[in-house]
Amino acid sequence: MKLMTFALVLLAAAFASSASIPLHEPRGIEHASPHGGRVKAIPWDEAVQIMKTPPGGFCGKVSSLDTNATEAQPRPKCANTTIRPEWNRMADADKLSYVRAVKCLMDTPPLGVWGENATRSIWDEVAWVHDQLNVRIHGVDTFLPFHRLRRADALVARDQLHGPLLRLWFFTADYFGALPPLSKTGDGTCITDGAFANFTVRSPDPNHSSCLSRGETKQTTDEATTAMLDLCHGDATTEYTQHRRCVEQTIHAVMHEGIGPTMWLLATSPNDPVFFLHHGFVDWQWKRWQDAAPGRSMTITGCAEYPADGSPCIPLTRDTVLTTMGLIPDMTVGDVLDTENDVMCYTYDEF
Ligand SMILES: [Cu+2]
Repeated sequence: MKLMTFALVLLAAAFASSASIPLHEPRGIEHASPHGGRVKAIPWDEAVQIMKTPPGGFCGKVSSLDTNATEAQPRPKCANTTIRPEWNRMADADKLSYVRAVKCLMDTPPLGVWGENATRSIWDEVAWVHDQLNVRIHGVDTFLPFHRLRRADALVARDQLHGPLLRLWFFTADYFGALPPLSKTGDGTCITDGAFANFTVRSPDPNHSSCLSRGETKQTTDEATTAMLDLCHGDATTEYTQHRRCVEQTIHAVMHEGIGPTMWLLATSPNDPVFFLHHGFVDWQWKRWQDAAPGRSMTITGCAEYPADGSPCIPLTRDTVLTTMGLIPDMTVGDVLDTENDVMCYTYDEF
């Protein structure tokens, strides 16, 4: 049975690489509308197929761009690299100071990027900006560099504090509140405990605010395994796009999907504070992949955008601009590629 599945996967991979190039990311992250869409993870077999399919099979002209991508000079190394810790290993005092910093964002008047009086705090603006950029930062290769910007963390401490991460699916109820199971009717539960108890979600529409809601589908969160992690890590010949697609559409997606309502609404998911711990984990996977072979933290390949008229994708390069619509200054992909450069200045405690 296993052998047969393997043969089928091989067959599918061979077909995918010879088939005509699809114009959009095949599936996985749904984009029902620019702001809508519930996250849907892909099954294991599809992730295997991604890791076996050369990038040219789903994103045209990528391989010919590889050489362009290396032209820009790498940034100088950071003199004092800080370490992003795993949440569950942090001291209580450090956890408390992180949570206080997040709460501070929730209480800080908006910068105004969402227009006059539209919102109450910078926190709401962070979720709003993510919502506005939804189709430009998901289902494309910009996904990893954009989420490395650590928008909230950067705002918390003027780039001095690198937020923690949650490795794998170890959801943490301390400070972040409960993760109750999804109800029989498929609804989440308003979170009434922890540091963010009764937090009101205002993005994307402050006139229709809702509660911070969670409801776990254990079957889904259980799909995040070290085996999946290792599959997406690939080997020395893995292309960036394969790694990105695998991570985004499996481990990244199952956590969004499995944690419930606030998190499964992809576009506005930064409303749930646990989003940033989860994306620390996603970023850790990219950094682990980058460190596994020389040159990976200096080059980038793939697609930044798929034009609606069906013309070839707009390539992602070191010069591609990463905008947060004014939350923090725009950066380029080249600025964030190497986490240990003079702009980013961080690494992780363990790989
Ligand atoms: Cu996102």
